[in-house]
Amino acid sequence: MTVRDFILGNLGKRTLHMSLLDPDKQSAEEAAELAQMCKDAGTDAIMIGGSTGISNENLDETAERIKARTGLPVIYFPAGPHALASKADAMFYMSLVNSTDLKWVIRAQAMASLAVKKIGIETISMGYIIVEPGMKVGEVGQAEPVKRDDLKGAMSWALGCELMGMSLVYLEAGSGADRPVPPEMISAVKGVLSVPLIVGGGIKTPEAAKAARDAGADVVVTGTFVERCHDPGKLKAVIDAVKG
Ligand code: 1GP
Repeated sequence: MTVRDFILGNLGKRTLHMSLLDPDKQSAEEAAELAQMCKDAGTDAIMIGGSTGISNENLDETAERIKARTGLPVIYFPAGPHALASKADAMFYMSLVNSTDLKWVIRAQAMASLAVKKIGIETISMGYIIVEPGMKVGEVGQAEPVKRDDLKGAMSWALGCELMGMSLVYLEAGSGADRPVPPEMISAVKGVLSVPLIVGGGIKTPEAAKAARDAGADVVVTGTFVERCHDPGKLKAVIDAVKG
């Protein structure tokens, strides 16, 4: 089964939890240990990626170790065309649609396309929308973040992505955000979308995880929390809140 089919197969049935690990923040072996802890707590898939310090080598080693240790799907979440995770099961082929720089909208994707085809990795097209505060990815990606009360703006961006043929839409408040995407924005966007909606950035409590799920997120991503939480009970509480 492809990773895309796995995500689509759960659409409307249950909310998935994905754990995001940054290969630059720990060794591949430590990443595999963390991934196992996430698996034991019920996570559905591991995303790997980070804004700095990413290379083909650390991506591949991390993907291989995680797969060997956990058997979970590993999805590459790229920050640019400079590195490729050939050992991951799939990659999000994403466009940062509300960037002011064409590089992040389509140029990087064009630049990487022939290499991606050559390695033969499954690609899943995704519209990536930055919401305030946006954090580092908002800055580096030169985004004009959607304002937190601009529900119509978020709906327009998301539906535009779907109508352009993107398989998934991701609402991103930014890694380490002090406020996750507002639940009312998630519901508003979900109300106009037919493709799966992914939500991430700043989710670190069972309450925030439940709010995203109740609002209609199909996939909830947690990164900073899973990397910093060394308590399996707390990890399980957040993942349980996503999965219901
Ligand atoms: C970042 O949405 C993800 O791309 C996860 O964010 O690190 O805040 O969980 P956090």
